[in-house]
Amino acid sequence: MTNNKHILTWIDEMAALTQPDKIVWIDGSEEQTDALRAEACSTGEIIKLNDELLPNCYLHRTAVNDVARVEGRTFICTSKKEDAGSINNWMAPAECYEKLSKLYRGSMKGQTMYVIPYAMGQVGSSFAKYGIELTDSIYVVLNMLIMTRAGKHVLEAMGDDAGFIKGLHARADLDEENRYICHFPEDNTIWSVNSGYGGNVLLGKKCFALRIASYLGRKEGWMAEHMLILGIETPEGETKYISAAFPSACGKTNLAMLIPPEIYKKKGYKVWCVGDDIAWLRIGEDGRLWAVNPENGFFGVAPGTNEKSNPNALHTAQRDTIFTNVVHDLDTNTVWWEGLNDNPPKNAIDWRGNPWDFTKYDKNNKAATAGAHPNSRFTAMAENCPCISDKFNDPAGVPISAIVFGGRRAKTAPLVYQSFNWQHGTFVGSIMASETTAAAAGAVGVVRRDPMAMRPFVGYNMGDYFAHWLNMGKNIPNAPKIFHVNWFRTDDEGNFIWPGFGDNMRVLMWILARCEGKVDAVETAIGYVPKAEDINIEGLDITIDTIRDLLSVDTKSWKEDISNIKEFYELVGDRVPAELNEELAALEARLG
Ligand code: GTP
Ligand code: SPV
Ligand code: MN
Repeated sequence: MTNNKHILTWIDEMAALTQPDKIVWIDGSEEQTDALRAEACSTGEIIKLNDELLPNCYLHRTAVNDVARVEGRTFICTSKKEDAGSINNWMAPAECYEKLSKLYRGSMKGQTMYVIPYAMGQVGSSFAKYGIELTDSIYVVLNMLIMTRAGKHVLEAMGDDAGFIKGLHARADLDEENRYICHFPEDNTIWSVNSGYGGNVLLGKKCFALRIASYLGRKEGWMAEHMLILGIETPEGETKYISAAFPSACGKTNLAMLIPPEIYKKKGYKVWCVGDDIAWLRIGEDGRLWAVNPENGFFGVAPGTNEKSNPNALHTAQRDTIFTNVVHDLDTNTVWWEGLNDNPPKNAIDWRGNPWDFTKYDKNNKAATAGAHPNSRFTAMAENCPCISDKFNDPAGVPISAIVFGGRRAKTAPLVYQSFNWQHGTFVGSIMASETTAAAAGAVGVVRRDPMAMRPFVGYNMGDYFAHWLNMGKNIPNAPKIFHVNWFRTDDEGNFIWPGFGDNMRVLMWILARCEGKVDAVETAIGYVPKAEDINIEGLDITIDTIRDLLSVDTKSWKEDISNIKEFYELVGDRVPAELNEELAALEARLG
């Protein structure tokens, strides 16, 4: 399908290493995709679901030990260790290539190697980047065909160029002890072995569009961020765009597709989704920051998605979707997950592939008794989303008015606050903290610092990443304002106080009013906080005192946080920019 010598030589080398019986080029045609689906169904790799209720939908179960990203086994392999920094795992490139070559050698014997040419961004646009993923998994091929723009037309756009991202994935033995997700930013290369789970193997997503792209962005003067992008259209037909960085499983997909509360809907407000996970941002000729979503689909968390919380996601995932690690309802040949509805199927198979007895489900022991894995996912096409923005395919992207950071904090962070300026906003992002979730292997619910929601995804030294943020700010004449939100404050019984989901728009409206200079705020030690009466609670079952409570800045817990922030900055090391240490000292002084 191509005469590009760089591509052909590299594929020859990788095939000599992995020794597949056959090499198949993915052209993106409906015929080939259909044939691959049929083949994967015949081997049991995927299960075709009820075509009337869920047209063109499939179910896949990953290995029981392979259900989330593995941050402990994710490496940034720069020639100098300090360029990867202390937050990333590091291996010397030569050592890593050698170690992983042993795992790849002969691993595709008796199998097919699929060659997936794909684009992150609009094929042919000046901001698109291209990659090729080699994989032994049809599941990966089918997911990449949804998540990226993939096929023959991408090879045509690549021409004879050598500047593509080379991705090699092999499931090998799915051996946890030898699972590696390795990035070689200096070589435009990603090697992933012994996993079959999304974030570890759909190499266009976190591996390329964040880890490698963040490295390229720093070199080339743009940013790759873990952000959703949404547009709010006013009754007058003007649309303002917001991008928001929340850690994994902290509400990006939900916010990106939100349905406005009745009070806004009846006035004619609309919300449009441009992206739910990744934003590439660059400075436009007009001096504003412009964002594109480089992906073509959504890899969304299934549990908790329902007709009330996120109807748009549910509708998007009702056709042309691959479900991973959810419950299989055998009576209807459909799928189910915790939080979908109150009717768990009676005759069902759980995410592990075992018969599932819904009466044994215990909310307090989800890990052992849940039918769907807490990190089970749907892979669905952006074009099937009822609220997809008409700018989704626009290569120019959308101009960003506000950047919003946010995490899961039971206490410290208020519902919303605004930073004083870009430098302070960068500081606010750098001290983000959130409780860990099921999206990555390891303990859940532990507070950790997760700067800009990028801790697992910065492809270089975190201190240099902070410096890049500061530099970008200096170069954007008309920079977005920077905010921080927290939907997850809890009461003494551990219940969420703020209703969240669609009602988060009430907070976004305050944010946009601030951007337009239409509303006052209260200056506090941490930043500008709304006056309680400026958060619209019409139609909500909540009092202004509750809002006051949600907006309160708890000086004691902020002071306790300071030492943890200092420890984190020390861990990041001596490349933390002086400006951020000054901001930290200033915050400490303001807290008194
Ligand atoms: P990744 O795809 O892993 O990056 O996650 P994400 O950031 O897209 O998170 P998602 O929107 O899938 O939400 C994850 C979980 O948070 C789900 O269980 C949601 O139900 C829950 N959630 C999302 N938004 C809110 C909210 O506003 N309030 C509350 N209480 N929970 C929320
Ligand atoms: C995340 O964990 O942030 C995800 C899922 O969006 S994954 O693609 O696995 O990284
Ligand atoms: Mn998501």
